[in-house]
Amino acid sequence: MKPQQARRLPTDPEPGIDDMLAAIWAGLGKRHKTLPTQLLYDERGSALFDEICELPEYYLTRTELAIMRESVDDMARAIGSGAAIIEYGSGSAIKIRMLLQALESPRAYIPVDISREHLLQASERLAADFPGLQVLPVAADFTRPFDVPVSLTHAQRRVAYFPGSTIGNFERAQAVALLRQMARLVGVDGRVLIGADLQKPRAVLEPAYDVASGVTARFSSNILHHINRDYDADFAIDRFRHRSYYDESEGRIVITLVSTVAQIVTVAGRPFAFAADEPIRTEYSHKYTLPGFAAMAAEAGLQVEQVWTDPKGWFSVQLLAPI
Ligand code: AVJ
Repeated sequence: MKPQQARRLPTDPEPGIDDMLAAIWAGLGKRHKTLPTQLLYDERGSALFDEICELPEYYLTRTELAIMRESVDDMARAIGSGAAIIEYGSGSAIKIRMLLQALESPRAYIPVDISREHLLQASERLAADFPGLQVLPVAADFTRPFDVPVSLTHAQRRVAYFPGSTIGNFERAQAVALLRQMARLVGVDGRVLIGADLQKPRAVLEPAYDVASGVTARFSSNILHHINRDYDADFAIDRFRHRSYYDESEGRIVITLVSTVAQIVTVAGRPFAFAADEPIRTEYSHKYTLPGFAAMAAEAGLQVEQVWTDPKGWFSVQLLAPI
């Protein structure tokens, strides 16, 4: 049941295994079954996601990087000197490097990530490459309140950096709650720099979530491997298949694992019955309009200060400030 704990960080929270198991049980007990999306990102899941980012169909990473290349100096100017950057998820080695390089005397970099080995390795590499920078990793689930290191209090400006359109994983109410938590963490003088994927034709969206090479399917079903390993479950992985589609009226990609047969799966002693063709939703990936995103940010007490997009208007990086 326990993930291996190589090194402990001073900011490590309680493991929280029981909360997660309760969430898994709750999700599988619903009429429309779901699983907690965070469980996609164990070590293997993070590695598979990195593979997805390399593929031509997955336009998000490539497009966000192009926006960064074009506008990172602008972003750095808008943030100003001496900032402390709190990154939500530490998967984006290239983007954070571009940002740190462009910033004037960044004071600290605080990556917050649930996948601890990934986090520690990335932090060590970054600390080696930016000798003057304080790198203070926090192993935590950023959807729950977490503490930032005390040494942060003297930084001039806190900036929450949330690239990749990971915000799109959250349903609207949760996304608002997360943005509000970021607003609180960065304070009145703080900023939020966030990547948000934009609405576009289905013909572009759907292939991005069903990459022909099958890597998305492997990424998707990895959640079952993870639950088998860490939560004492007996999912037969080959009796579920990956299916994703764009729900245009909700503006989101829906990613599911569909049970190919009627079957019973046991998770830590509790049985769950599946009908043939019954789906488990594992992930949403919301696609925004610029006004829609601004309205959501406003609900969280944030206003859009600047927006950078690519020439096709496929993706956006937005600087938000407390209202
Ligand atoms: C990491 C949430 C940005 O929604 O595009 C990619 C995750 N899932 N392929 C996305 C994902 C399947 C990705 N985010």
